[in-house]
Amino acid sequence: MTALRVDRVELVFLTLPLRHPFVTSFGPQLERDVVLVRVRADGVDGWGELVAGRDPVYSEETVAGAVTVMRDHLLPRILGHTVDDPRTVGDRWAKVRGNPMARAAIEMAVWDTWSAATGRSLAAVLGGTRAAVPAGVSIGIADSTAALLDRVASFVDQGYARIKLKIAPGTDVERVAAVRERFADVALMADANSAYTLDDADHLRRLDAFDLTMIEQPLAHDDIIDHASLAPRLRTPLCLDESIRSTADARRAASIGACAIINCKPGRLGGLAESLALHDWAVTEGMPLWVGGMLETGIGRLHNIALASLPGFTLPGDTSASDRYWERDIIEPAVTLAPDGTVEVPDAAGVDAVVDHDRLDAVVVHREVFDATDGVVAGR
Ligand code: OSB
Ligand code: MG
Repeated sequence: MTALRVDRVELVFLTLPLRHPFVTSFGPQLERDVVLVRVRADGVDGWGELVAGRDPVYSEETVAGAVTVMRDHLLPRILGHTVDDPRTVGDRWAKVRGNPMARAAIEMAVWDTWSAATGRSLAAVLGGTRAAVPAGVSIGIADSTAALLDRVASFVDQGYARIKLKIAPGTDVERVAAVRERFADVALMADANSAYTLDDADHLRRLDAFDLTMIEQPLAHDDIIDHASLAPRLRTPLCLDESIRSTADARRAASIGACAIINCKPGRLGGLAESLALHDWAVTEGMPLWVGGMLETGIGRLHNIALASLPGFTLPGDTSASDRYWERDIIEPAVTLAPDGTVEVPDAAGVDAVVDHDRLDAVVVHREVFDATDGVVAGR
């Protein structure tokens, strides 16, 4: 039995430009403010990634707010303490409400430390069973239907196992229809990021004509009741993303028929332990599940891919290749898509083995170090 003492935590701040603007019903995103969490425990480094946005639009968390929560409320509860099971790290902040992305960033770094210290891949530590996982791709709202078709074509040519289109009122039906007409057989879905209300039910029913595998989060981010009202009015299954922040949320949503599929994001759930709990619940309930994404760098992406290797993730995730997001990722080798539409689950023990430190140094804007021995915060 391994036990690890958390000696030091470093927050690493960087801004990375996206290769292509990512437009959703929230608006356009051109770059990501990334905060990496590097936990050193008994001389081993583990990495996590904060997935909060600069703006509080996907959820109420922001990069700046999450950093404050980590610095003032989470790190003091773990620095200098011993971890004897990564599944229970989150118990240290059981009294901290909300802020799942802040919690997850640290918790996931601890899991990675555990992987490195035990010499097993993160996938193996989590109970993953697959060596490769099918990958989908999430495509932002394009300037025109022609531009969207070009973009979809390039991802279909690369072999992605599923195409997800971001949709919003105004262009939704026309765009989805055009993609379906051109790509008759591709596994296709739509993600609305809460752009609709129940009043749009008849409009959303028009999407039933395009054989979508699901519509993700059409209604309010904090709702399950209206989703339950909408579900029987559509033939297309509903998937929940924003609304599901815990396994208990999933149980409640399922019990009223608010969703038929769930998108699992460790950041939204507060970490990998809750993701595993959701996974195990979904297997028991027969609820289809997949791993979502938050435009992570390779560091967060490798966590997501490791998670996706568990058997209960029955649908392709938003676990796309590095080059779909970044000109150059901060891991080497980058995540690549195999011609069969899968990404490989790494067997390296710990993400640190693949962090591209030269690349990271070139893009880092700021670091803060928290030391367990003197509790001093050293920023530079
Ligand atoms: O709703 O799934 C979403 C990205 C940022 C915030 C929310 C979402 C997304 C994506 C992209 O759809 C997923 C990815 O490729 O990382
Ligand atoms: Mg979504």
